[in-house]
Amino acid sequence: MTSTAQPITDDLRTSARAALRNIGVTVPKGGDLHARTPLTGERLFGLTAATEADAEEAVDATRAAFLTWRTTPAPRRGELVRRLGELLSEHKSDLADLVTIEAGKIRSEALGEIQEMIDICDFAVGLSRQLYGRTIASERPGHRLAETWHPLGVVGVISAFNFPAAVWSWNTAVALVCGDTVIWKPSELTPLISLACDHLLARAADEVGASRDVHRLLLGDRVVGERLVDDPRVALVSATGSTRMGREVGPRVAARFGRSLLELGGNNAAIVAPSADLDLAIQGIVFAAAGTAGQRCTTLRRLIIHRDIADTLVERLTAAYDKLPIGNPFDDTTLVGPLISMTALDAMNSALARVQAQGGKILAGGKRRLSEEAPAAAYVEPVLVRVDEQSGVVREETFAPILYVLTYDTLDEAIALHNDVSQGLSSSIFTRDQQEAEIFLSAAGSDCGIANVNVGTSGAEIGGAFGGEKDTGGGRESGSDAWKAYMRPATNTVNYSSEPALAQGVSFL
Ligand code: UN1
Repeated sequence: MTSTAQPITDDLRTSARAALRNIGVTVPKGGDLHARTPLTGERLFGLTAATEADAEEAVDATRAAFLTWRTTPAPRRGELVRRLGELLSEHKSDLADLVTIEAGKIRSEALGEIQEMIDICDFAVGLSRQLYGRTIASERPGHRLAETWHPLGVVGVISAFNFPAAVWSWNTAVALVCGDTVIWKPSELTPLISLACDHLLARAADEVGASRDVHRLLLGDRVVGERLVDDPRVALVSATGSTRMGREVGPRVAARFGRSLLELGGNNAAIVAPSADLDLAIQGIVFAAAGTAGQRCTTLRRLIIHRDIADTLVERLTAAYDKLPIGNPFDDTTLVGPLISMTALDAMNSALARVQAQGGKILAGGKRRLSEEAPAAAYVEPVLVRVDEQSGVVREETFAPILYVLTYDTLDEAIALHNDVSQGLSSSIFTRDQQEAEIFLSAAGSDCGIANVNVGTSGAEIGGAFGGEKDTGGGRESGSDAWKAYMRPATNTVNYSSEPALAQGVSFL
C-alpha cells in the first residue's frame, strides 16, 4: 500500500477559509463548537453553537414561513430549488473542498457528493410540476372522489458526517418543492459545509424573492436535535445516523404523533455466484467496501462467496487491497482517505479484536497508517477478514472499512445468510445466471430497500427511493415517490349532483 504526502492544518485552514469566502460565508467567531479536519485530526476554527433558545426561534420562524410557503404554487417553489442547484454547480469545487477537509473524502467522491446535490435539485424542480394526486371512481352517481397532496409543515433534518451535504439536499430540495419549510441540524463534525449550504440556499431565496425563513441551520449538539424531535410543530423528523440514534428518535416523535423518516445503519452484503464476472465483481466490491474509507451507510460489510470461487476471488481481492493508495484525500492518486476520528479508529480496532477472538482471520490490511506524520488522524488500511460464521461482531455495523468474507454452497443458503442480520439497507448479487439474479430480486430474495445485480451496494443514483428495512428504519428519501413522506394526502368527495347519496347504500332522512 502506498502513502502520499501529508497535508498541514494551517494550509487546510487557509483552503477552508478560501472556499467559504468564494461561496460568500464569513466564518462566524466563537469557540464552543469546533470545526475540525480528519486529514490531520486537528481543529480549524471555533464556531458558535446554537442554544435551545435558538432552536425555539428557528421553529417559530420556519413555522411562520410555512404559512406563506404552503400556498406558493409548487412550480414557483421549484424556482428556489432550481436556483439552489445552479449555485451548487457554480460552487461545486469549493463545496467539494469543504467536504474533503471536514469529512475526509477523496476529491472524486467529494465532487460526486456535490453532483448528487445538483441531481436532486433537478429532480425536485421536475417534481414541483408532478405532485400528482389520483382521481378515484366514486360508487355514488354525480360524485367525484379525489386525493390532493398538501404540504406537511416544518421538517427537521438531522444528518450525519459521512454525507454532510447530500443527505441535507435530498431532504431539503424535496421538502421545499412539497411546500414544507426546513430546520437542519447537521453533524457537529461537519459545520463548515453546513454553513456553506445554508448560505447558498439563503442567497437563492433572496434572488427568487422567497423568505429566508424557509430554511434554518442549527449548529449544535444533541440537545438542539432533541428540541426538534420533541416539538409538536415539527411535523416530520428526517433523521440519518446510527440505529441507536433512530431507536431514540423514532419512539419520541411517535409519542407526539409526529412523523419520522429514519435512514439508519446498514450491514450490507454481496453474494458472488460461480458464474460472476470476477473483474466486474472486484471493481464493485473494492469501491463499495473501501471507498469513503468504509464510512457510507451503503458500504459493503459482508461478502458471501460461492465456495468454488472463494479462493480465487479472495486472492485477487487481497492483491487489490494490498495496492490501495491510502493517505491525503486531496492527492489525485489516493483512493482511501482518513476515518472521521480517533473514536472511529478505536471502534474499528475493537471490532477487529473481537472478530479475531471469535476465530476470524485477517487476510489483508487492518494496520494504522501515517501515525507519525499525523498522530491525531486516523488513516487505516481497509481490511479483509475471513470468518467461518456470521456471529458476534459480524452482525453489527462498524463504521470502518472492514469486509467480512463468508462462503456458501447453495443460493438458498446464501440468501438466508444475507438476510440473517438485523439491518436491511443495501444488497448485491454478482452473477451471470438470470435465474439467480431474479430470485435475489424477488420477494423471497434480498430483504433490503436496495437490491442490485452486478453493481456494488453503494453509490445509488438519486432517481430511486433510498432507504431500507428492519433496523435501517424503513424510511425512503430522495427519488421515486419518496416525496409523499413530505406531504399529507387529503381525500376529497365532491357531490356535483343535486341528489344526496350516502356511501355503502346507507339511507338516512
Ligand atoms: C449515506 O451513506 O448515508 O448510495 C448515503 C450511496 C450514496 C448515498 C449514501 N448515494 O452510497
